[in-house]
Amino acid sequence: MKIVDAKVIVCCPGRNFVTLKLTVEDGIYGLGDATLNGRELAVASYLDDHVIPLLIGRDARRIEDTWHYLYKGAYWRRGPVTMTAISAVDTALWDIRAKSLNVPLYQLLGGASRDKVLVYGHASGSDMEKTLGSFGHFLNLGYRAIRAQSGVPGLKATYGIGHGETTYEPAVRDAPPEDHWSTEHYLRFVPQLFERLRTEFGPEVHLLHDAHHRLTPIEAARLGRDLEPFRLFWLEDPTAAELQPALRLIRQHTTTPIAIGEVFNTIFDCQQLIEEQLIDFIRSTVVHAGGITHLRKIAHLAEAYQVRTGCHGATDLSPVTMGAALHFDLSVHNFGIQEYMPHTEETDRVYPHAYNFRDGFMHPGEAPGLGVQIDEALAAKFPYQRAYLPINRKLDGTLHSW
Ligand code: GCO
Ligand code: MG
Repeated sequence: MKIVDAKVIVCCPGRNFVTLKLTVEDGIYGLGDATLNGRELAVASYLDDHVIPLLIGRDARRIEDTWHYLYKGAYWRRGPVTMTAISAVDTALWDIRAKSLNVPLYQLLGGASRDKVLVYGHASGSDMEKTLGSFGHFLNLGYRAIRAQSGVPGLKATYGIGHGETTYEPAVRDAPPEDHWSTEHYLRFVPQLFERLRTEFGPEVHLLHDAHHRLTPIEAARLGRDLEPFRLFWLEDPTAAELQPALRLIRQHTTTPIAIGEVFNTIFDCQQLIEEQLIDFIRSTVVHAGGITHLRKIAHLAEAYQVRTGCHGATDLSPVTMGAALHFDLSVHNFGIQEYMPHTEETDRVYPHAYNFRDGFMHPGEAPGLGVQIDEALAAKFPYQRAYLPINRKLDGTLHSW
């Protein structure tokens, strides 16, 4: 089953996506997402200039071997550009293999461990009242788990707030926009928000929140403690986790569950967090953490330590990642929750897919492979547009984590 063709498709149906399409001798093709938000063309070049020439003629069934061929063969290890490129190849190979056997991918991953996949939606608003309104809207849509992000009094703009009715899409054309930040304002406000959410919406709904890497460990410990009465499902990225031992400090102070890992790209980025049980959920997903092959290894390590999965699923990950993640979620034993932000209607038309949402749960569908296709003619009508994520400054102008 030789790979005979490989191409990188870059398109912008509302936001930029990079997709790898691999075709084998009998005409079966597989897709892999290669999107790295704000740095898309670096991965496109990595694939076009360095990886594709190595793939033509290889046996598409040798998925594990190809992973090591690209990882060890590069000599230069890890990093988001390399690992996103490897992820795309790996995902496309799993897609091909499952299609060639005429089964949905999850059947090759050990089969279904559950009937459906719990997902969380994204409520947000520029102030407390609007966030409560948005939260009620997501409950009406059937979500059982909802992340809440709100504008903070005294700050002009902050992470995670949608504009009007539109889905939250942070990438902005041309130059990065600037947000402003004050930890003091934020730490005063967030516990008030979650107190209101629990009071208004009761004890059942799962509440989630993303601090987006902005706190020092001791500030994060304080926030976790202040949020304890409201029983969060998780507090995400309370601090930047390049420094894994920092999580020890947070753990000593709070029982609020912690989720980390959307920016990680290998098992080595979370090894200490998992082995010391410093987190409760690992957020890494297919596109940035080495594809299905490597993400399963992370999940299996996590399983031994009772850490559950909670894959990243923002709209900057294409429907190809969403499909792949849902097969992974359905099959892996220690699944926790899946993030879900519906894509724009244009994106769904470019990437027709079998996955579906009902009553707060999703399913990858029963189509062979990932169950996600690409309409290349339509994709060509949405050319790439350079875009950047925002940057963030403290009120005195110091650059801070966004
Ligand atoms: C999340 C993430 C996203 C990221 C985005 C960056 O929890 O969904 O934090 O909102 O900021 O994916 O490209
Ligand atoms: Mg996040």
